[in-house]
Amino acid sequence: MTINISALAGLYGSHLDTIQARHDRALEKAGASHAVIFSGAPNRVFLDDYDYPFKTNPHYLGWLPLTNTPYSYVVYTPGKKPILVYFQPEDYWHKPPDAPSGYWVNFFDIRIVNNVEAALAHMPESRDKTVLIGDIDDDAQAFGIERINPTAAMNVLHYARSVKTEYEIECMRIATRRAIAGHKAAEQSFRRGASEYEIHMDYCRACSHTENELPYSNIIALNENGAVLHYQYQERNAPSESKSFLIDAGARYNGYAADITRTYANDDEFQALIDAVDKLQQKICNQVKAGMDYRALHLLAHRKIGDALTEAGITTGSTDSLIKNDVTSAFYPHGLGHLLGLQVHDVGGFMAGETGVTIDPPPGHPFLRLTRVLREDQVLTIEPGIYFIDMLLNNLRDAAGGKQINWDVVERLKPFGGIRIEDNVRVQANGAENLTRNAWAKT
Ligand SMILES: [Mn+2]
Repeated sequence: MTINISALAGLYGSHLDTIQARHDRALEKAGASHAVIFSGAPNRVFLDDYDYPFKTNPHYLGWLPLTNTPYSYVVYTPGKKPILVYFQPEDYWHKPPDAPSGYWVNFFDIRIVNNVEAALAHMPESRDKTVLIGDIDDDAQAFGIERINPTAAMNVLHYARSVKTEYEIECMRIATRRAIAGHKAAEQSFRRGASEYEIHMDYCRACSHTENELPYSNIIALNENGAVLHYQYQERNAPSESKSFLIDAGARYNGYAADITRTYANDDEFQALIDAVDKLQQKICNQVKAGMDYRALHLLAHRKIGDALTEAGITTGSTDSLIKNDVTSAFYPHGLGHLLGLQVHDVGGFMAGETGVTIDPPPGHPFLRLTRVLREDQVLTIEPGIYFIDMLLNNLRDAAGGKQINWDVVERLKPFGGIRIEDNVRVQANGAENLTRNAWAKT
């Protein structure tokens, strides 16, 4: 996969301007003069001498495309060139980070330190006017700064972060292409009857990721495992018959995530249901535009799922009654989607503004993770689904909704597990850019 670095380099300066402006505002709201952003520290395994995989603070990744520089700090004072305290230890047990290089270096006053204590000399002098942003688990990482992740500043940053810069969207396009290469390899593995484990390995190889580099744990589910929403295992043996395949898997670039789900089948009836979900998913994607309330899109998804269930002969009765009797909630028991960016479930999905006021999900829809009115250049997922989950369907057996379910059809389709179709879309003034479908057509 070729990546146009000069295009990214051309977008980075204006991205950094946006990041700095957001921090200017956050500092103003917090009544502070300096921001220090900590990249993070690895966590050690209990009673042992090695670390869990290192995950970088997303706030640090917003400044820098550095996914593997623990113990480093951005030190920012409005109006001044930001300082990067770059931790490059002398270590013969591990390979230290390389010397700083890339399109970002000229934007920073880089100070290389070889030990953790040496960062002290580069911290702002007035600690009481400084806020520290990061996951601090040791006082030695804070250098006497007491205001750690103050709410007033964090709310400003988290509210703003849903809107992506051109640079960020380009990073997400690259992550998307990477993920799609994995998805296409995974489909081929499914078609040749591979096990979940083999499909997972083929996915990682095709997108050039180690497991730790994935933005979240792959969901690789054959047959009835597709009904487990966050299915977490990878069976080593292939089933005697691979009837269906649900894959929810992403990729990253410079820390930015893609989050894509597809479902495949070797059966005409189930394939028709997949096609129906695919069609309604695209219709919902086509409703996305600035000013749209995401809660309304989620409720629209319930209507369309209800229509599709009846169309497929799984349910009977009006769509209104299917919704009222919790039938659509039993077949589709999760939210329509979420914000996407440096985190797979990016922060700020419930925020009504930068003061921290939140918007609740609609009554009866507690799992919806995004309740905001959409704004231009937000990136979010649209991921409706239909599943055959015994636990939820059995709750309806003796209720009004149970009489609307054709249980023999449910029994027939249960071995196929479930369906989810997920794309990543960028909100525009009068529509949306579907990052996933655009790239899929070209990969
Ligand atoms: Mn998702």
